[in-house]
Amino acid sequence: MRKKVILITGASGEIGQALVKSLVSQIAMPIITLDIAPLPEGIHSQVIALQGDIMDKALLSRLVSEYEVDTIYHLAALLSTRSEFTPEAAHHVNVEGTLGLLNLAAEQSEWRSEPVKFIFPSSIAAYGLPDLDTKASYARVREWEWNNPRTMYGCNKLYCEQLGIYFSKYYRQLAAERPEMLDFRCLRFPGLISAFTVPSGGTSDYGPEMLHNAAQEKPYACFVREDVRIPFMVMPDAVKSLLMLTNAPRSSVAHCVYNVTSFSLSASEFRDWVLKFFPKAVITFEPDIKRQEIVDSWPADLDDSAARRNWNWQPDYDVQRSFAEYLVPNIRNMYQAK
Ligand code: AKB
Repeated sequence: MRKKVILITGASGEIGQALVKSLVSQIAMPIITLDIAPLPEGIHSQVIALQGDIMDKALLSRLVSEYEVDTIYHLAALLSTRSEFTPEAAHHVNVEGTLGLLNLAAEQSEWRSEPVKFIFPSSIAAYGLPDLDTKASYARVREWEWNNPRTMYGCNKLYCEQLGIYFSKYYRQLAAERPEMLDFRCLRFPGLISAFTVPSGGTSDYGPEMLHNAAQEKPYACFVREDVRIPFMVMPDAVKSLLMLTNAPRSSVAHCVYNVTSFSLSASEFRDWVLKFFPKAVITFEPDIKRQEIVDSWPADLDDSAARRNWNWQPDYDVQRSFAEYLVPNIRNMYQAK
């Protein structure tokens, strides 16, 4: 018999590291991580860590020959700024990588006659508002509005959401017998902020970069205008939402794709929060027009009422608690220890 496992791709990334730490303390099922980058020392010993490419078919076949995959957290992706520099590579990793894992999950669901849960993080990048007036008038965007992304990453996420829905509802719809289909659940995240890791390759990175630079007493030039506004959430709430959605009974998951968020800040409000705790921080604004345009197309805030209604989502950290209780104490400790 194969051993039941949870598979986490992209486990060395920001969400992955936080998710692994949380999962190992909560569940007994073994966790297999798969990432092209090595897993940080601290968590390496708590999981079965595979270093490799999600596109490596032989590696995935070996994996399923040995283990019964129960749940997949497919976190591996190239983020928005990086994807603009290498759109084809982004498509390869973000779309073809996801398709490969959806195929694996579909096959496994049939083998064990039980749906594999496929948990997929999407993003505010799946939205694209055409101009600042529209952005101002659609303050809290709902899941079905403005699905017109202007980045390769946003297009990839939106399409993979649709692929996930296809695999969970219509896969092999012309076959004589309806197959056991996977259970696809997806969250659209705002900009995420971790106290322990710094993002790379994203366009919402200016928030965490401001804070982490301030804590290291390094000056920081923010690459967007002061007035630009997007939603944010801290990493413990991102992990909480992933686990809540995973564990929600199927009957309460009325949709495949849900917005989740916590607070919305303009870049100057973000700077003011940083200055409250690091009053000597030197933060200036030197907008990069092109990256700015990407952030301008993202919603100022998300409407996450469907998640709240269907599976009781609510964040633990509002902006005050995020800075005062999670971000600042942990960031201070981390850089003091270095
Ligand atoms: C990015 O900036 O690309 C990501 C995102 C908003 O999904 N942080």
